[in-house]
Amino acid sequence: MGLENAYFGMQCFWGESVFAKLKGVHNTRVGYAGGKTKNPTYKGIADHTEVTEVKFDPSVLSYRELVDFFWSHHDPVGPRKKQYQSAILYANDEQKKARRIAEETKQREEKKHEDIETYIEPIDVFYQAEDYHQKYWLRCKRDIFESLHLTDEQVADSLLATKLNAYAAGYTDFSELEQLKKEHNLSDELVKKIHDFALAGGDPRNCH
Ligand code: MHO
Repeated sequence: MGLENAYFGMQCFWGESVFAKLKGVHNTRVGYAGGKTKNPTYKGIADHTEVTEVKFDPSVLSYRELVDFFWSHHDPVGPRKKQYQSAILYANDEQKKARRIAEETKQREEKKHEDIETYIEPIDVFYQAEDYHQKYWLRCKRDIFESLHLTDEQVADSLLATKLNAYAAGYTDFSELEQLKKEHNLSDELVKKIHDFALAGGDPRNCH
C-alpha cells in the first residue's frame, strides 16, 4: 500500500485531530516546517510554522480532497505571525500538480475574503514536535491515555492514537471504534469512557 504524506499549517497544530475524521487517513503527526532554521522547537520556533503531517492512502482519499478539507476547516485570513500562518507544503510531484488546485482555490477564496495569508511551497524538512504536542487532546484525557500504555513513538505514529485523539476532541462517528476495540483488545470500560467523553462534546480547552 503506497501511503503519502501531506503537510498543512492551520494555526495551532493541536488541531491535527480534525484529519482523523477522514477515511483514508492513517496517521497524523505535528511538527515545524516552512522555515530555514535548523532544529526548531516550540519555544524556539524561529521562522517555522506549526504544521500537521497527514499520512494518507491516495487510493482512498485524494490529495485534492485533502486540500478542499484544509480550506473548509480553518480560517485562512491573516496576517498572523509565521508560527500560525496558513500553509500548504506539498511533498512530491503529484502534489505539485495538485498545487494548481491549491492555487486556484486560493484565488477563489481571495474573491470572497481579503488578506488570505496561505503560503504554498514545497516542504523541505519536517521537524517532529515535542512528544507532549503529539495527539494533544488524547494526552489531556489522562485516565484514558494512561490506561492505553502507549510509547511516545506509538502516540506519534499509530492509527489507534490518531483516531482516539479525534474522539478526545469530540468526534462522534463511532463506526471505527468497534474495529479499533477488536484490533487492540480495548476493554469495554475504556471504550465506554471514550464514547461518553466524545458524546459530551470533547473537552479540548480544559487540559490538565
Ligand atoms: N497556547 C495556544 C496555542 C497552542 S498551539 C500548540 C492555546 O492554548 O490555544 O500553538
